[in-house]
Amino acid sequence: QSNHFDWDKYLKETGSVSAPSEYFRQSLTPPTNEFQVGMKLEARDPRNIGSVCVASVIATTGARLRLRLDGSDNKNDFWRLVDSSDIQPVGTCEQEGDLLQPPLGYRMNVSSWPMFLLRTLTGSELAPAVFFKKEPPSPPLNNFKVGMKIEAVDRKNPFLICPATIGGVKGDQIHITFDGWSGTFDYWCKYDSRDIFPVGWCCLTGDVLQPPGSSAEKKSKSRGATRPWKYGATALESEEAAPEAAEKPKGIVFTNPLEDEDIPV
Ligand code: MLY
Repeated sequence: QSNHFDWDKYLKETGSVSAPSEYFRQSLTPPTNEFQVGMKLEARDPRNIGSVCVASVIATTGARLRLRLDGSDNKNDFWRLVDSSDIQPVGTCEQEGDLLQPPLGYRMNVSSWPMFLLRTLTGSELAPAVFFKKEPPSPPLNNFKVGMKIEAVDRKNPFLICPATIGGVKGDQIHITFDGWSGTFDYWCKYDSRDIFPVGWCCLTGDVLQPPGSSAEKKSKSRGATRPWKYGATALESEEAAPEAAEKPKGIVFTNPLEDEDIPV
């Protein structure tokens, strides 16, 4: 796999134990990631959780997707697992009688939204429903103990998954601390957070696990953390039309429901 961190050695060296897989809200066999760069889907707006928007897959990494809301800027990308309940196939919203919303920070006048939506979806490749996996259930109890090792998303740099330790437990909350880093990146979360994974998760999914920080230089010297995602050419990156993909699209091509009517430019 692309992950070279030796957990066995590290656990021995640090005399620590890993948290059992059953403690996490993650499937024991990680879901396969079939998504491709450029595919569109519906996603809950992370900055406005009441609204569901159109998003594009910017990159894939392990069992995660790097997503960008259509009509938003490129500064607010976010990462979701393929079995996240925050994502669903295009059309789900409509089936449920709801409307797709412009993202928070929509770059244009809201009055342009309906036509923008139509234009953004027309001819686009929609991620097929079978790519979306069911979110695993929450374990019934918080079983985490202080000192247990896990892999956790660095919420300040959410593309990074890093070796971490349970620093505290309080009711259904756990304190996540990052090995080799000062408290700057610590956070409290619910025990069933989707941002924490059992030891070995990145190895199984092919995601990149960061090495622990070297405590000596834990004062956030930029050590050029590796960027785990795979980039692909997409029309989103440049205003120029991207070259047609050589492969046949695996997604569903959205067709304009207004049929023959022209879409004004
Ligand atoms: N650019 C940042 C990255 C810090 C990442 C810390 N995580 C892994 C806990 C820096 O080097 O300060």
